[in-house]
Amino acid sequence: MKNLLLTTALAFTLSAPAFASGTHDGGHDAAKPDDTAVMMIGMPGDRAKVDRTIEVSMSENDDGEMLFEPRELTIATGETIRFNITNMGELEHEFVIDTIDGNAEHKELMAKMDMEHDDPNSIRLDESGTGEIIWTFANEGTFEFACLIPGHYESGMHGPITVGEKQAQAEVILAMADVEYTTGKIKKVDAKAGKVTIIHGPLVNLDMPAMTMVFRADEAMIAKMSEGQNVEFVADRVKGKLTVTEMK
Ligand SMILES: [Cu+2]
Repeated sequence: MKNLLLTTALAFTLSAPAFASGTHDGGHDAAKPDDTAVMMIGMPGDRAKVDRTIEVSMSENDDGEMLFEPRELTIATGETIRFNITNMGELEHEFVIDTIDGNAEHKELMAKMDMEHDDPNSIRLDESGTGEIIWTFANEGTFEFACLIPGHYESGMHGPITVGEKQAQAEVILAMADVEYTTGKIKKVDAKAGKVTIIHGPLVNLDMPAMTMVFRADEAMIAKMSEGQNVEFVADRVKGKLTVTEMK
């Protein structure tokens, strides 16, 4: 459940304004990406600079579903990924990474004529086939991996690729982590300045030992504080300043 929440939060936090489509304008002949082409989703990556390897499997199940595993991908902006792709099913499948619009356009073309791509952002594998794509995800945004063989997308073969700042991901993960309250005693409240001095225990999330420190707090938080009060609180860096973010 937490995993699901986290993924949702990431997708929500990191979803950039939709990028314009057009990486495949003009169809295959006019704009086939070569090894140097930069697409909205990025560009072929350098084998020597791979940051991470992701195993991807493609298969079908008895219910007629066609599946990718994993079902979604979260990648840091600028990360170079090696996808090790295995077709564990009995049908041919492909793994294509592109914008959602780019895949939709491609899918339409494929519906008219089942063609085999040879683009660096895609790979097509027979039963038991394996292959790899090395890709650098240059831009933030929500993209998609899919199999565009007619009928396969509709049978479940697609999933989101969320590309975002590492920093943002770390912050979300921190925010999602169980917050640990620290006990403290309020020594001084300066409502005008928005500051509060607290004699506090260790602040685990900030890696700080027990001491007496001045924190920022917003108006609503300050209103709940009075000198001499024992509190449990959470502090974090907000715009570079140590700030009381929660209190009970
Ligand atoms: Cu497929």
